Amino acid sequence: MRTIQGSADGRGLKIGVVISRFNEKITDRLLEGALRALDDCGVESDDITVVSVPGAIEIPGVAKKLVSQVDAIVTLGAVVRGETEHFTYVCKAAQEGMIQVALESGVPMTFGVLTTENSAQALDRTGGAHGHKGYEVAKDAVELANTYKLIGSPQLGD
Ligand code: INI
Repeated sequence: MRTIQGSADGRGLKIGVVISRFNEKITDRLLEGALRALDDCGVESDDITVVSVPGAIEIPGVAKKLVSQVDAIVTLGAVVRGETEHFTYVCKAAQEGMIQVALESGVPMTFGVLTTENSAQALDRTGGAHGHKGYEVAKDAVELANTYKLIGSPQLGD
């Protein structure tokens, strides 16, 4: 049996962060947490590319342009049901688009797009009662970048 789990060591990794500005009060918090996690993992500031987009729907397209330059991508956004009649459409477009880019490119991507009923729930998940999604998904991206490298390494007989 072999067990593979990437480490949380971000040294030498290049990480892309795609952040949408819609509901900026929340997405600013997501970005702060994500950058803190990358710093905690030892990712060099020069190895981080942050791309800002208007809303969650734009995330997959930009992620697709970025994949060739990074080892993993962190996506951050906030879709709040109370603020849009097309909540389901925005969530679906962002999620399906992202998964498509991740699978087609073979570059790991983590999903930090909050989908909540209201702003209070989103704030709870960005440093409130329910942890910090931005921090978590950035740390996950580092682990996944290392996991993909391990699976592809000759020592493991890929
Ligand atoms: N984009 C979001 O990221 N969150 C939302 O809650 C949201 N709402 O409420 O509509 C939203 N809409 C904008 C959308 O993502 C695109 O930016 C826009 O349609 C332009 O393409």
